[in-house]
Amino acid sequence: MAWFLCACIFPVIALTLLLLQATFRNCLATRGGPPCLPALPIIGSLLSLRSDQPHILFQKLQQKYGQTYSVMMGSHTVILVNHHHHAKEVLLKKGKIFAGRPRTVTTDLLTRDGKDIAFADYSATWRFHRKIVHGALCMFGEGSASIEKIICREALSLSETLGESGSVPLDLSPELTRAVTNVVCSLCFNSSYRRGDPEFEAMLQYSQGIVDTVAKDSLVDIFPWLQIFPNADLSLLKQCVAIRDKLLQKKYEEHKADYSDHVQRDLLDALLRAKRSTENNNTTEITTETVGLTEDHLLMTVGDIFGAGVETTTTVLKWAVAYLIHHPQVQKRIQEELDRVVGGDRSPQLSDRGSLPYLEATIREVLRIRPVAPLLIPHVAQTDTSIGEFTVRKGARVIINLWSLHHDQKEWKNPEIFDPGRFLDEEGTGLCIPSPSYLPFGTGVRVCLGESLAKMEIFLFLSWILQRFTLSVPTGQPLPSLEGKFGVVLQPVKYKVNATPRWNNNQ
Ligand code: STR
Repeated sequence: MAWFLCACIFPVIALTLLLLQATFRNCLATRGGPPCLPALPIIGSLLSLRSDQPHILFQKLQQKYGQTYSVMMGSHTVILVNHHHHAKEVLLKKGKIFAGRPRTVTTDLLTRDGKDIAFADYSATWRFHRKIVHGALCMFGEGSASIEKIICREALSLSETLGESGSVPLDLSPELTRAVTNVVCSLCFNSSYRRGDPEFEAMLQYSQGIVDTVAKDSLVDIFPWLQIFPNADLSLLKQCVAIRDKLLQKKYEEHKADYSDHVQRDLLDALLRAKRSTENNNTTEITTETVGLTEDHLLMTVGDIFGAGVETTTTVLKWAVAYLIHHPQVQKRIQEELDRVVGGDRSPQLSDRGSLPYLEATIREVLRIRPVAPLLIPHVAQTDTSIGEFTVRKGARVIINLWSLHHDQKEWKNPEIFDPGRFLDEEGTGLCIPSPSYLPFGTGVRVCLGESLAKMEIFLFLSWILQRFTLSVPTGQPLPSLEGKFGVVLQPVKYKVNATPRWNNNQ
């Protein structure tokens, strides 16, 4: 009997101890690590973390645990950074050390196991890959007349649609998305969509499906074994990724069919050219495999740029319009500035940017108060290291809470108040960045690749719209909610707008 008991109980105790040790290992063994939220075996700190606004919860937890603290997500140690000093240490000073990315079930599905740029782990391949895309984007970037022409073409089409709406309340979202999509489409594929195009409608749907399901620390990302159970989010993601892949493959085949070394029409041509040139110089060390230019890499990269280009810029524009409706006095001041600098005889152009500081300040304030990615994308420590006085072990995940940085009471006066004026100097005529606690595009090794494209688009779309229309909330409708729906991007919820033409003869 005693033998039997020993044989049964001993393994159970041993297993429990092992589990306990595995769960607490990171928290306790990181002597000198940041303060840790209470954690249970297996699930870690999850019970204290369920929230549909995690960026706000993580901001509040600072009061109890300090600006940098850690939580256990299942068996993963996740360090939360809420202050700009530590954020810059992670992103800039130790940028390379913290340049890793976690692998998760959802991002692996989206990116064919990390063959993209945004979610791929740090490696020589990733570095090479990013460099090529950076170069290709620069070619179409600032200073290039062609991109300005493309954005203005879409701004005109957007203005025409708004003009046709008369005084009917309009959900701007599909039109803004089409305008932004067409810019990215021209850039990536040298093509664009007309209103009602079925391919565009399909794209709208799959993209929203991906935003709703990917990389939001869902349970299946924390406990990959949950994949064996039916999971609605995961099925939706698989469905959406399949539709996206078909679309990308089609574009890829078309480009391959009429590729020429002499003309470079778009980003996909640039990537194809890089792929061909590595294929031609194939040596034992440098192959398309090792430099990361396989067909999968190309497709996933274009998918990244396309998805990022559409979802982020559209979201910023929707937030901007929502805030302008809440603050008609800000809108009026932008319009006065536009009237003074541009007038009504021509449309705004990129070269006006320097002369429209109040519009520029408003864009900065929108990016501050509602950052597109309030938790950026998680980073991973590639070696044992530290953040400030805290020890950090290799493999720890680090989340930069940009929301905390942008709403830090010590850095921003009344951070919850929308006040573009905070980005103007004392005379109110020059721009400034009043606090170092401002990183709307991240910084360092993983800084946003599309920053300059996004800024050009936001500036041109907003200036074109506000030169021609006054935006207001339709009578009887509530003001747009400013709360936002958290996901891989923080999106405003749907709202309707009235676009009233400012003059009758400018269409
Ligand atoms: C949006 C939906 C889609 O179809 C493809 C992608 C892949 C790239 C993602 C993008 C997403 C959302 C915004 C991201 C972007 C990479 C960089 C960007 C996460 C999921 C940000 O960091 C805001």
